Amino acid sequence: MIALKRRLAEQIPPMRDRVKTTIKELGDHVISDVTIAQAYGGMRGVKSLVTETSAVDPQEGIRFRGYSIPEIRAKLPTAPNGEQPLPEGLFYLLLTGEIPTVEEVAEITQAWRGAEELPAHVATTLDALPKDLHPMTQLSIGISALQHDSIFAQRYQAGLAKTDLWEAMFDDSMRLIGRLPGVAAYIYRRSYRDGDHVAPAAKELDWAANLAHMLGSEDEGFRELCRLYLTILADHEGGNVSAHATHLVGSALSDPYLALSAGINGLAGPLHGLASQEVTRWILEMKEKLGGGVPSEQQMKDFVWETLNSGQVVPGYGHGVLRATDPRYMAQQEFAQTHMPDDENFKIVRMLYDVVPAILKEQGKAKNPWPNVDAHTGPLFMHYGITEYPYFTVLFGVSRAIGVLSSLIWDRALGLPIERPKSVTTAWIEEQVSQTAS
Ligand code: CMX
Repeated sequence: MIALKRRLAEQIPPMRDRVKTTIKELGDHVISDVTIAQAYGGMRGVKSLVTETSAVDPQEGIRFRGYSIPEIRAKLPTAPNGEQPLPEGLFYLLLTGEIPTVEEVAEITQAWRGAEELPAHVATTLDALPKDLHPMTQLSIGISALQHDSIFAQRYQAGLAKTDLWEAMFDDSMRLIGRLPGVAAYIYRRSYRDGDHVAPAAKELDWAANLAHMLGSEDEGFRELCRLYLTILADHEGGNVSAHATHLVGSALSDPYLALSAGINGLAGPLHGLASQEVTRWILEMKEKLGGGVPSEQQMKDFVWETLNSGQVVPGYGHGVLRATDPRYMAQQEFAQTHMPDDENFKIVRMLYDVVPAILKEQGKAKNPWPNVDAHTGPLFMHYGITEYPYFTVLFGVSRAIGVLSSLIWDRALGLPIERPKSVTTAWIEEQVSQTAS
């Protein structure tokens, strides 16, 4: 058993007791009221989920088990000659709340890389799809096809006790995360490189760098970008669409393949993860319209207003929780500043940062005029030759799997029940209000 699983097995019993005591002693304590506006308005701000792995502060942004992005960049193990954190280390941190050692991270790399071979039927399934089927749809289908080998589903059928479900969830999640780079690279190479697939690298290479390799790049800068990107996008507390969808589907004791593909389908929406595609499409449209190159500030302002006046959103700006610049955006900006300061698309993204917030404030609708995580992805990937922007959200999905599967393991460890909130009708609401008024 690897150190991570052993550590989890130690942590689960006291955490179960802690949650049981919390429910028993504090169960009637009110932590959130729900207004009619919130019931219609996407439940924004309603505290009705418990997620241990991370938390988002509106001003400060994400903390993974209490650690900010600068802190995880300083503390998590890196590749031998690298500076960026390894996603394997974040997985350990999300699951246990502890910073792993280099050896503990190496064990996870070994386990993930050991599971990477793509089952033949998954390749056949993907090959049957149109090459221009959106890469996120292909990813969702690829993950669903992997479900054939679900340990959780098999052991549940065989009569696994509720208290042991987390173990099967852990084993499945390790294998699923191990296989994701293979699925993601397969989709990229079949859709954009005529099916000229790249075999996995030697097993010493870490999980993110091997994904970079299978995409077709041997650039050390791209490896570092993959390590950073796949780490910082992994988790963003429990209420975002991909995390919430995975948690919800998992609550029916669906296995992690079924739960994650639901989350991936949510990530594929333009108001969530697809925004990284939309930002790039929008920037390229702006460049084409304005004759190429870096536009002037006035041209950019006019283009932003045009977007807003035609009833569209400015992609990459705004957020459901954040009310300041996303630290995940800042981490990507810092990377770009170091690795590609003269890149034209980076300069445009940098200029947008100076232009868009003032316009969104003037328009007065968006509660958060600042950039989110997706505003910066495009220039980074394009710089390293991944120019096919509909693909970007697949890489977001590979990262997000780490966070949502960590939470799913804890959901089963704590025995959380099937999720089933109560819905009401407009007539019911009107009746309640008229009764209160009379
Ligand atoms: N451009 C234009 N209008 C925006 C806007 C933006 N970037 N962000 C918010 N608004 C508008 C909303 O559409 C809404 O308008 P209506 O009242 O006409 O419906 C109004 O401002 C209030 O919205 P809000 O409360 O500020 O934002 P929400 O919590 O409802 O939505 C989000 C959050 C992210 C969907 C929204 O800001 C948006 O659409 N942004 C652009 C898409 C994007 O970048 N999504 C990626 C988010 C990060 C991620 O999940 O990956």
